[in-house]
Amino acid sequence: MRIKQIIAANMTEALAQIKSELGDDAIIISSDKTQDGKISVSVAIDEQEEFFFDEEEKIETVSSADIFEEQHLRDCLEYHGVLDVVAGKILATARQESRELPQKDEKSVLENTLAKLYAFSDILDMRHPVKLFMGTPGSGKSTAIAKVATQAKLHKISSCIISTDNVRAGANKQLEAFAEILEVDFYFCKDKTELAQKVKECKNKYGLILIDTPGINPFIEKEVSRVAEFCDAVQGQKILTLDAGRNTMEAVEIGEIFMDMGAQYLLPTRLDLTRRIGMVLSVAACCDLGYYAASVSSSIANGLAEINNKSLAKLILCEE
Ligand SMILES: Nc1nc2c(ncn2[C@@H]2O[C@H](COP(=O)(O)OP(=O)(O)OP(=O)(O)O)[C@@H](O)[C@H]2O)c(=O)[nH]1
Ligand SMILES: [Mg+2]
Repeated sequence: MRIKQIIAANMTEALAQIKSELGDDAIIISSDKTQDGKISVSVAIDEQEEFFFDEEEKIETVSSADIFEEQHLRDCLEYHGVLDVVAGKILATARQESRELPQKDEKSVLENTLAKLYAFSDILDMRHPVKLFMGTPGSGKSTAIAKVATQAKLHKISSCIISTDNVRAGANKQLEAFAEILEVDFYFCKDKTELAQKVKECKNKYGLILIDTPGINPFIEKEVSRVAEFCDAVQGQKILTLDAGRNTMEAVEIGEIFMDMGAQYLLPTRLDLTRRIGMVLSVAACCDLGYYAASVSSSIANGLAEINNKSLAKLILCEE
């Protein structure tokens, strides 16, 4: 086994470099940001011909009962279309967990692996009262906000909705009408100064402050800077909504752009229309995003579904 370090401008480039230089069998062990903002990835390559056995050397042996039977998990990750490098990371961590855990069954190992690799947040996490939602047009931002406001209401948590969407005609009307039905205060802020001021005012008044932003094309710089300004204006959780049915590589590229704008959490939407969650697992891993929650229905009354290591393990193993 040889360890190699790859440094690239972003995760997409690092993945391409790993694939072309080291092939499909390379396993990602860890990834980190360098001081100059690049991505540094440590990769393990199995090179049996370089292995010399030293009889004097003491080798720590592992009994076969302790070895995680990984073929089924490997098959599941392939079914979901998880990027090879991410699947490699999950399998390598699962192998390690299976050695350390007292319970060796696949589900427990996977649950522990996911808890180690990913961060998870509560939908109504009150430690972060300000929640800003961003994403491409139609990715489900407003629906997600309406769902969180509904869930907050059910838990007797006061909330308000702030819209900054001055781009799409009618965007505010829809959310405003919903806020009225739910008896939740609704505000509109046209720029970052108004937003910063409004959030400051709302902090003493509401348990949750939900901010909607205009849907943007992440490949158009002008659109990106419009939402980046809103992001910079507020401190809080920045949540990226992403249609779970998107092409994985495309989604990783989009995720990286939103990550640069400050996104910290992923909210996959339209999971009800998707069977394979490879994109969801790959984007979170490559873009260093925690999971916020999932949207599994267009119905606002249904609320968002919680994502944690257990629910994610169930989805990966295709359990009902
Ligand atoms: N089936 C399904 N439909 C969803 C889900 N989330 C949102 N939708 C639908 O997707 C469409 C777009 O959702 P919106 O919440 O308006 O998306 P948006 O990101 O606010 O859109 P813009 O403001 O135009 O950028 C609506 O028809 C929603 O009902 C989901 O989880 N499942
Ligand atoms: Mg909207």
